[in-house]
Amino acid sequence: MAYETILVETRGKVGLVTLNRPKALNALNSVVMEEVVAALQAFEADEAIGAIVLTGSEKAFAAGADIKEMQEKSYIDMYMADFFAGWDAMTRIRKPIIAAVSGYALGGGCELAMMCDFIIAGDNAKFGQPEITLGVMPGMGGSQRLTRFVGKSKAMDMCLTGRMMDAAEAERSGLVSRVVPAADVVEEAVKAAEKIAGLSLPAVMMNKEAVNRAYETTLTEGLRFERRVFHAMFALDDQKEGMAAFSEKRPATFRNR
Ligand code: CO8
Repeated sequence: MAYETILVETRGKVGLVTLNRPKALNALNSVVMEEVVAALQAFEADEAIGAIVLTGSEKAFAAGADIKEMQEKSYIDMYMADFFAGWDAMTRIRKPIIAAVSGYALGGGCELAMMCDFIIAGDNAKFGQPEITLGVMPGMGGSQRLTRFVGKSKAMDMCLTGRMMDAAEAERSGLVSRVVPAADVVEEAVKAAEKIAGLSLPAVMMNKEAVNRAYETTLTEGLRFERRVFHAMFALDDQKEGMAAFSEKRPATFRNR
């Protein structure tokens, strides 16, 4: 499928989606949303793909939702279109998605990175929720997800002042999992995705589901869910193979079943 605002490629078992609106610093408009979701859904349906990386350019992962697209809209326009609700489809992707963030991840860009399963940042990354400076607020999860990632104090600071967080602060605060040299961010994310894609896909998906459950439920229910899924994994051929390979001191060959 030909896309206008993104580049899509595969690297072995890894699907790579690159935001590609360089003149607008990858600002997210409705076309970007439709295309990213379509590309992720295509990788989800592709049996050859085990993990996905979402990235931008070295200067900007994405500098936010497209201000020019939103500027003249009225309340009723936004409400009737349920503006940007289409991004919710991304959270229904069951294969892992790694955000490789270089440069600016602001507003919707920061929110998009947080919708991925984890973030690997270049040492030049800058995260922020500057919507307050435009007279609005985050609308793609920033007030909720950022608070869960970095806690109330830092989330309030970011949402109320609009200040940016650099890569070191983002790692210290738990927003990103690792910081790597900016020039290597895509390669490092693809390497992590390759590692994941070499494991048992059903086990990977169940791990993702269980960690995400921690955000949605109480500890008691989360622990119950985890134990039930853990027990269920003993129906997988891949569990037999993984444990046999360990005992026989050889690499496991997973068959995703
Ligand atoms: N929207 C549209 N265009 C943008 C955006 C954006 N968010 N960001 C940058 N651009 C454009 C600029 O207008 C400029 O275009 P042009 O050359 O035609 O003037 C081009 O990209 C390059 O940008 P700059 O010249 O500004 O580049 P600088 O290097 O000087 O500055 C910055 C880089 C600091 C990133 C600066 O561009 C900036 O501040 N951008 C806006 C950041 C921002 O406020 N983001 C939040 C947007 S609002 C949002 O994300 C809400 C999300 C929730 C929506 C959900 C609704 C339900």
